[in-house]
Amino acid sequence: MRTARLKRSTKETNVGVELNLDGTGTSEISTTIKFFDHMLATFAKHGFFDLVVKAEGDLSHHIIEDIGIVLGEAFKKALGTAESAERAAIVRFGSATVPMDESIARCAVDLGGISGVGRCYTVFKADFEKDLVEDISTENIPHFISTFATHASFTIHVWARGENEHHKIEAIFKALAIALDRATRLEERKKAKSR
Ligand SMILES: [Mn+2]
Repeated sequence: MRTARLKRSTKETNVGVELNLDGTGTSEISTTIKFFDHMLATFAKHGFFDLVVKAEGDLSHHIIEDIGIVLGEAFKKALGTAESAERAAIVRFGSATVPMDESIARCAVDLGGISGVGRCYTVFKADFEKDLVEDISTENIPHFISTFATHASFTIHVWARGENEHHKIEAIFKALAIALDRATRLEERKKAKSR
């Protein structure tokens, strides 16, 4: 079972994450930030991940950052250790381009080699005209993605443009989900090699 269940508590936040990489896209999300709930539910749906995220805390920046940490660790754990045959057999690379009305987002990921460590890097190319979208600061979006990439040990490239910030960010989360879904799949030919 490629799953993980993690909890993290600090003076600032309490975050719990349950992840199944081989799910159906169901989610139960409660972060106290409505727009972020919407993004994580979208992420689960389009990545076919089963995802539970329960988070609370003092400031939205801390909550989003700490979800990035725990979700990243959950991906790392669910993928398995370097010794695991399943970790060695993942597709590893994935990308997706997703439009949403006038907006478009691209995402490409590298989940790393067999060791599963060492290639964490984030490139985020998207400008936001507005500081706020719904109940979230737009600066938290690149921060979330780079925190997630660091703790999962992934390389993530994001590029997006558009007029509507809600659409742009939603397209980013969909593209990230689809790229990660593709990259986390098991490659039968790699599996055969490790037998
Ligand atoms: Mn929406």
